[in-house]
Amino acid sequence: MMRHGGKILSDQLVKLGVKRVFSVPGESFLAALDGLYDSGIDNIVCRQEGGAAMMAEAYGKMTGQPGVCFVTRGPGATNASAGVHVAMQDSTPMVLFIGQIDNRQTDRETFQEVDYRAMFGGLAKWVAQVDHTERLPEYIARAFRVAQSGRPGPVVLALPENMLSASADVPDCAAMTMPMASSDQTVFAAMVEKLQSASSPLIVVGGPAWHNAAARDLVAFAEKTGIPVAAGFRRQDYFDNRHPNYAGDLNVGVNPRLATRVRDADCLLLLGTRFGDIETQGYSLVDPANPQKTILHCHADVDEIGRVYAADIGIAVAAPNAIIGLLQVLRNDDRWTKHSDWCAACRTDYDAWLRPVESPGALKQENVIKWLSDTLPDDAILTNGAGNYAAWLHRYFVYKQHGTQLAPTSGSMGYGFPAAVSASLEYPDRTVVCLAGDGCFQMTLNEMSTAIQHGAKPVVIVTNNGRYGTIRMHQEKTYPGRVSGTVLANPDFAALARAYGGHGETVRDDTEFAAAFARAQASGTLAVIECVLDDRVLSTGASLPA
Ligand SMILES: Cc1ncc(C[n+]2csc(CCOP(=O)(O)OP(=O)(O)O)c2C)c(N)n1
Ligand SMILES: [Mg+2]
Repeated sequence: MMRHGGKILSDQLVKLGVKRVFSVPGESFLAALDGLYDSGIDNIVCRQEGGAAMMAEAYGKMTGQPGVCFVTRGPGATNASAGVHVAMQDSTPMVLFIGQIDNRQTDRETFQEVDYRAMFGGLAKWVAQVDHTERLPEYIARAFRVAQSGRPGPVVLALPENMLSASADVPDCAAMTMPMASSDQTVFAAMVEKLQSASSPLIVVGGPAWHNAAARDLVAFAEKTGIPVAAGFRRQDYFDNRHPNYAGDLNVGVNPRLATRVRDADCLLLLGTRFGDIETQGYSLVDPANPQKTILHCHADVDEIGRVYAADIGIAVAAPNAIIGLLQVLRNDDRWTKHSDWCAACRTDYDAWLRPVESPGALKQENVIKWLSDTLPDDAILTNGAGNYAAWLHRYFVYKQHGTQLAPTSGSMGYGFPAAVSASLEYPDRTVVCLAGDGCFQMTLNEMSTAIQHGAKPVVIVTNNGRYGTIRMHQEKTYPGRVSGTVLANPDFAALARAYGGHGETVRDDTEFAAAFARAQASGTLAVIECVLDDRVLSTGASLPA
């Protein structure tokens, strides 16, 4: 049966289980839009490709299935690159389709022509251009496989306009099963021996491909061995923070006592994490040249093991499967009682860290975050981008289950809002709260109309301090009194939300917050609560909760 390229593409997406895509249209992929027309796939029509790509990335982060995004060539692709970078650093499966120029016109600097292999070279896991209509199923199936395999990441497929609109007689590729990584029990047994002989072992969990069953298995492993668990940067929802083995997270503003624990640990079990720049505080907590501790590393991509830290024992297997392997070794092993003091001490450090440090003014972020943490349902989803406001969220919010934190380890501003829209679409019955700075929110708030159009109803809490606070803080430290390039003149965020058809409130005192939040939720639509901060907060950084 002859089908045009757009139809072959959409049929293949259906076969691969795609239910939703995020897009900004372009004349370069009209045939793909035509294929989507009666495909049953939901097309979320966005306002800017950066937002669309971040929504797709958040979908991949939430579900473990590639988030799919369609953008046009040239300006569409350059806008979308913001979300591709998040997916790359966060190891998130994602497939970006770019409508490309007619491939008979290449290398003439044709209108909006870009060489995507060059442009996305270091930014994506794989980039290809499909030049033959009959090979679309093959490329798409491979793109989905590559996006999910080993260390997941973004794949970019360029689709020349003439290739998409031409017809071919070609069958769909079957939905694939991912190849299984084999894991050798003797390796897990050797890891367990190292942990048993250590006196202060610490687990650091992070990376992609996590799920609730893995979190439960990790609880079982931690309880059996008495080993404390620390979360990687912005992976705080991997282990119930209320559990006595939870020791806190390795964040930008890390608990100094947890940093000392990492230094002092004589054995680290790294589960899925790359144990990167942020977790190691710029590689200072553990010296790559001389770690002075035993390192046991489980990561799905063999090339991530030893990339910075040479592991004493490494195994190329995804963290959830590694925990199953470790638990199997432990089944008949009753030697484990000895780490309980060390574990309790780590927990005491975390409990002390949770106690609020008072910040100036009537609206105290520590009170807002504590209220959210104590009040929201366990499965509420919290999203954020980058900015000092996020420091309060990371420090005071107690994450209770996996799938409740959507945050960019890449440190991308503007991420929180599109991620919240994506989360609200995927889980319409769950509470979704976006934390944003006044700077952060303004990078992607045009997606408010996308939210209204498609029925997403997150509550956005905008922390308004009239500045790019993080940078101002660094500026005050390095060039005191010389405020340069960090001041923001802001709109009335509440009125703006109402203009978009949503609900808007302004809060200046944290005692007003609970009632405002209740009204925001009761509105049943997109809601924005603007929290106006005291001018003294963060002008020097002295009141950062660190
Ligand atoms: C896309 C992007 N641009 C710039 C930066 C650098 N940056 C990091 S935090 C920050 C300021 C954030 O301001 P805001 O959202 O208002 O939060 P605040 O720090 O004031 O709480 C900037 C500009 C970044 N991380 N991401
Ligand atoms: Mg700000």
